[in-house]
Amino acid sequence: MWSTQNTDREKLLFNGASSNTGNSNDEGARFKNDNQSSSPISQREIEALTARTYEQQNDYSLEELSSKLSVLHKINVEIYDEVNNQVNVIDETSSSYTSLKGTLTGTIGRMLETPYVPTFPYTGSLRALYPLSPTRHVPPHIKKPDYADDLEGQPISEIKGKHAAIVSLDAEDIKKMRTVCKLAREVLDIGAAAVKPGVTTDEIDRIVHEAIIERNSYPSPLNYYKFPKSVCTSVNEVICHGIPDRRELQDGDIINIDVTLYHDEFHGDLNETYPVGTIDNDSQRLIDTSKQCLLKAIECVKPGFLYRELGNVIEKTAKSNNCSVVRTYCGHGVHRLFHCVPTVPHYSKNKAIGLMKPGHVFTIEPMINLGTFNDRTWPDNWTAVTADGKRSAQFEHTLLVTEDGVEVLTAGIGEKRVYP
Ligand SMILES: [Co+2]
Repeated sequence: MWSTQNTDREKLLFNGASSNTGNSNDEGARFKNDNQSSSPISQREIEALTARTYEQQNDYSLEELSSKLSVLHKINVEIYDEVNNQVNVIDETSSSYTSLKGTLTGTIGRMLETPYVPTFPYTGSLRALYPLSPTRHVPPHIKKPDYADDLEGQPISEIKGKHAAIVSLDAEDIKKMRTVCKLAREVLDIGAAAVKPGVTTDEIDRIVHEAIIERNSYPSPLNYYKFPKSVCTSVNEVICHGIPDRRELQDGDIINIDVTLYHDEFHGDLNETYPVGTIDNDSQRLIDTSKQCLLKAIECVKPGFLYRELGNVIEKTAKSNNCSVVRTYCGHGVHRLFHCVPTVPHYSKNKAIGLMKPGHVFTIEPMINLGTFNDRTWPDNWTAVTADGKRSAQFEHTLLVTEDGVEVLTAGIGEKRVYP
C-alpha cells in the first residue's frame, strides 16, 4: 500500500501552537461553558466546526470558541475534558484574552486536525467523521520501529535504503517473518469479526490495536509518516489508507481492513475486503475479482519470474470482469522495513525492476475498481479514493519466494499456503 509517487506531504494540517492573533482588550475574559446539553450532535454541526477550524483557525472570537467547545462536549466528553482542563490551568490574573484564545484555538485545532472540508470536491458520498479519538497508547515494553517516536514519523532506515538491492532473507529471518505474518493474520481475523452495521471504524481500530499489543507487537501504521491510527480502514470508494474515525458502518458498505504489525524486528502485512450486511451484486463482483486477481498473481511467483509480469496477469483478470486496476499504489518488499524494494505494480506493461529469487519477501495487493482506475486524495493527505466515486476493493498477502514457488506467509485457515 505504498505510493509510487514521491509526494511531499505538505503541511496542510493546522499547527495549533502558532496562534497569536486577536486583540487583548478583553483582559481577564474567562471561558464559560454553560451549554453542556447532551442532545445528539448533527452532521451539520460537525461540518461547521471542522470547516472553520481548517480554514480560519486564527479568526475566532471568544464566543465562537466557547460555542465550539460546547459542541466538542457533545461529540466526545473525553476530548472535552482534556480541553477544559487546559483552560482551567490558566491563572485568573494572568489569563489574557490572547493566551486563553491561543490555548483554546490550539487545542481545538489539534483535536480536529485532518479535517472534513466542505469545499473539497468529494468524489463519492463518503465523508470523514471527526474528531478522531485520542492517540492510542503503546506500552513501553513494546519494541518500536524507528519512525514510531519521530516527530514527523519518518522511517529513517527506509529512506536510507530506498535504492538498495532486493535482499534475500536467511533461514533465521524467514523464521521471524513466519511468526510476524502469523500474528498479523490472527489480528486481521479478529478485526474482521467485528465488522457489522453500526460499528465505527474507530472501534475496529481499537480492537486491532489491542490485539496487536496483546501479541507483544507494534501496529506498524501508527505514526508512519504521522498516520494517526493503528490500522487502515477503507470503505466503499476508498482505495486505501482510510483513517478510522467516528463513522458507523452501514448495511451495504464494503470495508477493507489492512493490518501490518511489527514483532521481533520484522513487519507482516495483509489485508482483505469484507461486506457489511447485504451488498449489491456489483460490490460482490468487485470483491470476488480483487481476490481472484491476487490469487492469479500468487500462482506466478517462483524464482526467475519478473516482478513486472505480475501486473499483466492481474490486469487481464480485472478486465475480464469489467474492472480496472489502480496505478498509484503498489505492492512492496516487507521485512525489517515496512515498505522497501521491490516495487510491485499491479497494472500491465509496467517497468518494475527485478527478478524473483529464493528468500525474497514482498506483498501483492491489487486495488481493483468498478469504474475508473484514477484516484484522488482527501485533504487529510492519506485517504485515497476513486476519481469517479465508484467502489474499490483489495486483497493482500505477504509472500516468500521459495526454491520452486511461493509460500503465502499470511495465508488464512483453509487457504492454500504453499505453491506449487
Ligand atoms: Co502493504
